[in-house]
Amino acid sequence: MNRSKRPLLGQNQKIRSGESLPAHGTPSRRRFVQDAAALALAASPVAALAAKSSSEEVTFADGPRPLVKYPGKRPMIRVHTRPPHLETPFGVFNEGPITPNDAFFVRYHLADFPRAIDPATYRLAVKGHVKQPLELSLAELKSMAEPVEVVAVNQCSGNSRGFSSPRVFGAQLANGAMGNARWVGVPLRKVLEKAGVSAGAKQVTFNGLDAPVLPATPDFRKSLEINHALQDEPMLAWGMNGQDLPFLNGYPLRLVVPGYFGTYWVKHLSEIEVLDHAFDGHDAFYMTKGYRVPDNDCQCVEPGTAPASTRPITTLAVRSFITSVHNGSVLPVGKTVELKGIAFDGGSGVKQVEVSQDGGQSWKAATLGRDLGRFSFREWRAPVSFPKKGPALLMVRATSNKGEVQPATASWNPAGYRRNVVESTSVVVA
Ligand SMILES: Nc1nc2c(c(=O)[nH]1)N[C@H]1C(S)=C(S)[C@@H](COP(=O)(O)O)O[C@H]1N2
Ligand SMILES: [Mo]
Repeated sequence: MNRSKRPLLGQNQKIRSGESLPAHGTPSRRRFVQDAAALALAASPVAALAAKSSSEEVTFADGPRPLVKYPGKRPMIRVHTRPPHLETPFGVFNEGPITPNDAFFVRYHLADFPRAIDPATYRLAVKGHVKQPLELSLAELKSMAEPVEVVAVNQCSGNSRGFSSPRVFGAQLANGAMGNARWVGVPLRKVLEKAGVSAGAKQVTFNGLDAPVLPATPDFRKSLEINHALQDEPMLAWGMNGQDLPFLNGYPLRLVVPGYFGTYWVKHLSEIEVLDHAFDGHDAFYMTKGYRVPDNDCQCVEPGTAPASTRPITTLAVRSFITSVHNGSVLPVGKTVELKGIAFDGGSGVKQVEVSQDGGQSWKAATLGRDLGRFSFREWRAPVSFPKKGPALLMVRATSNKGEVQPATASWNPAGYRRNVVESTSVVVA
């Protein structure tokens, strides 16, 4: 794919993205100017090199992405620093189906994020349309019910946004804004039952300890429909892969919504409010203005156009990646090489993974690895061998248990959300 020819979305095009707020430290105007300059540069042959899709080497139009070190994290790809926005180096996904805590990606929206939280004085407030408002300590939460455990993928809605064509505003993410972990906590339902949801409840809102610096900037709050909140899956988690949540991933408590995009997984959770109406107003920004997709089946529009209407983004789309080789890898001619990777969907589970070694002309089934649950990454393996030398295009395609298949061509929406096109990796056989 020739990225140097990608047109830039018109400057006065209407964008519905929660990620282009001035609060993110990257005013969209400045980004536009940077993009325009970089696009001019991209007319050079260097652009072909810059379009690589293996994470660490990905260079988007706004420049290369250095690794940075934060407390509790190994070197991570820097997207922003204020507040921290870090991507997982893609090679981590080849280490196994569980993403280690010190390599798990980090996303914040608001500059005033907590630097330290005392677990002894921490309280979770449960209020609103309930019979008994609560102030719960960590100890009370941990002893309220038998802890539950789920292995689930947390993926940012904008994961892979940087590959959108035409380009879109927002953080130019490669494929590292996702991760899979074993979460331990208490079902949200148990907490709501303890407070006693009053008749006529419609939605439940979630707020964390981070806050905007300026009053004009909306707070980061999310909401779930009451019916969803009372199901088995949504959980208040304190444990991640056998340890406390890493600070930057929401210590001491976060909402985990298996199957739903990371935007709902509110970190440093401090307040749950039950509403008898739909969440609205200034602080409903990330539900009513940001994190919305076109309100149609494909959640997409003609590239470069604005949707007639939108709805909140919800579940993950089926995806798969090759993790054992990257663009530019050299594979031996005439020898069997085992390809390896991961696949996942929004909760029906992975039914099948197929690989192609001829750019999508023919496909063969991969062998699926251990099943860690329907919300988890599923590892897969497939042997390939190449009879002759030269360039080869590898592809991987997943099908979910509910029959969703990754598309051969990428669909488009103005925020670059929910990308799930079949991934290609170009290798050299030598
Ligand atoms: N308190 C708080 N929670 C938050 C956010 C935030 O800005 N503040 N961002 C959300 C978004 S958009 C994503 S993708 C996930 C990322 O989770 P992680 O930082 O643990 O990877 O956190 C979600 N929870
Ligand atoms: Mo996100």
